[in-house]
Amino acid sequence: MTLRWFGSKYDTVTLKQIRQIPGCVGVITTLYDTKPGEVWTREKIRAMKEEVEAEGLELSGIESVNIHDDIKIGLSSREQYIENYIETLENLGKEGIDLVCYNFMPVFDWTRTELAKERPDGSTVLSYDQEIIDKIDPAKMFEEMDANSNGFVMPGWEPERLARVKELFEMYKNVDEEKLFQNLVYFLNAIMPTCEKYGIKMAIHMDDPAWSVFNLPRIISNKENIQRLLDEVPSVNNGLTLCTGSLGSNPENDIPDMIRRFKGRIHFGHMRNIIHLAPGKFDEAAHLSSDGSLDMYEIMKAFYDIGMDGPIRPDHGRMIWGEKAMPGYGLYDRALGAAYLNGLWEAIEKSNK
Ligand code: DNO
Repeated sequence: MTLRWFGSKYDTVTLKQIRQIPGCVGVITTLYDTKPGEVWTREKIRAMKEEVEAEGLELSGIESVNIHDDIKIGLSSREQYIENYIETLENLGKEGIDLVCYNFMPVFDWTRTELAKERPDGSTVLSYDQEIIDKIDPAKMFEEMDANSNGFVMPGWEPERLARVKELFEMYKNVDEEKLFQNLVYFLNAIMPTCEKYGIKMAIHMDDPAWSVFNLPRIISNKENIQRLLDEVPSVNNGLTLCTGSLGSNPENDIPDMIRRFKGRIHFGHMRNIIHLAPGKFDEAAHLSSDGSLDMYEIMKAFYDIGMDGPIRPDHGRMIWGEKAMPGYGLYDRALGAAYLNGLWEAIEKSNK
């Protein structure tokens, strides 16, 4: 069990607090002052690792080493950015880090239409409504995310992206799903020898939500397209961040079934529950199964059955008890989520003995 941590400069949650969550042994973090395409130095990686270890936690993985848009678009300049990525991987490998989460979503990372929707119990959650997206200009979307994020810069919604949103849409205009898929395969084939040499597991994050947003191509969203990626680059180092909230946005995704099918290739788990309200419309929920539409017991059981040994983390939590933090990433509800997920795991483990 791990928790995502945004570093001492940006996070309201401290390593000391994280360490007090029962069963939480590590954090998932990244170098926040780097930009996609930049080489991470060993010194910076080591400093990050030492900071975490000094508090009695382990650095369980990186989320994310972001991919430069030129790689996703397939421009000739991608060669340089791939070289830089490889150098970063080498430096991570030399510092003993073996898990890298990333995504291959164009322009936007995850998308929501509301960051603090109030639920009947007074807690607030992130929510998504396709009808709103269909009426909104993508640049406006960026401004709204920014204005409602309690002053936090959220991952994937950095202001420098806002400044380029129109330009980015223009750049992606000839990139359809097939092209994006081929660009991903090209990138993975280029980095796999390095990943194999250092034992680094690449774990692609699911598209969130699990369908096309603003007509941008999305390729990691269901059983078929994920299987295709795993088959196309069969190295075990080409694996997944199985994100239940992202896949679960589409009720047709049978998550326990997908977990079983992708056995051996899931390197990292993001555990989150959501409530389906209508097609294309959902709210996030507490982790407890009965609070949402996903069966977290069945999901944890599937992880247990496949012998999942990579880190998992509670994903987005509700904002509760007056906490002021980055939407989705407060301490309280994620800690409740971790305790609950650990409880499920213990029960499943003992009933299987
Ligand atoms: C959202 C996160 C994503 C995730 C990236 C991985 O809360 O799960 O931003 O970190 O897609 O690169």
